[in-house]
Amino acid sequence: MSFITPVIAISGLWAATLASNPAAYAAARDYRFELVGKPTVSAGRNIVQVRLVHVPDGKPVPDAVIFESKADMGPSGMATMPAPVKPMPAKGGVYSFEVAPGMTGTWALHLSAKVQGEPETVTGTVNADLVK
Ligand SMILES: [Cu+2]
Repeated sequence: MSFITPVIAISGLWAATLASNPAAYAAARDYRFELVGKPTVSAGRNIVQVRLVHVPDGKPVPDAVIFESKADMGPSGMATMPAPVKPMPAKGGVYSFEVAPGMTGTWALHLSAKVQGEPETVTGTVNADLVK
């Protein structure tokens, strides 16, 4: 039986490391972008609202810096069709984007963000039904 002892010792050490230092396993995958309501449309401009949530406690993240936002029609089988995206001011943990789609249908909004205290870049995609 002694041959399994090293495995137990290593896994025990690993568990102790995680328990004593939560940051060791906090990661970009702890965050999720969620669509807020239905996009609003006015003169071909769609406003898409997105919330960034810290998944382990379900809390919104109000102070993220979203440094990249791109839209494509991947969910409708047209991944190479882009649309202009303009970030709008964030408010109360809700991040807004103005999208001008060339076609009505389901679009993907791809976001990259920096979150305070999180060294990894947080990325995510929300799908939204947009109207030309
Ligand atoms: Cu299209």
